[in-house]
Amino acid sequence: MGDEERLLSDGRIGSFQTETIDDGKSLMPNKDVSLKPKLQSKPKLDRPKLYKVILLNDDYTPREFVTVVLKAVFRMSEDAGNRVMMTAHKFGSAVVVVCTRDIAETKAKEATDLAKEAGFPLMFTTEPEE
Ligand code: TYC
Repeated sequence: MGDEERLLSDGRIGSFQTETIDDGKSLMPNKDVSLKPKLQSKPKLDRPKLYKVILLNDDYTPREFVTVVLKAVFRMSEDAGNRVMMTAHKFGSAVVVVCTRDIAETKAKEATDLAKEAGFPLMFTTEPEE
């Protein structure tokens, strides 16, 4: 903020204060505000790559146990868990969830480990989304 004297159109001297913030309403040009386009724009953050957690079918893990794991690790409802389990059972695999790589890998390991502790070969893998 600074003071400035200017000759007005009717011959009087006017005293002005220069503003640092241009509200767009002032008729006075604001020297502190650049009207030049920014040469360096804010770098936009790329959205993170997404990964699928895949449930694999096997011949040994009981259906009910698969649903229990889906509910416990992926916070699925009984209904959603059963549907995903039956998809893997019928087609060989099913997408459980799509999320960031870190979360996908952590969840897949957690679910696979839970099954292993219970003595079942149930497997969850991850793969990048196209
Ligand atoms: N196929 C298993 C059975 O018949 C059940 C099962 C379903 C196992 C889905 C794994 O991802 C799976 N007992």
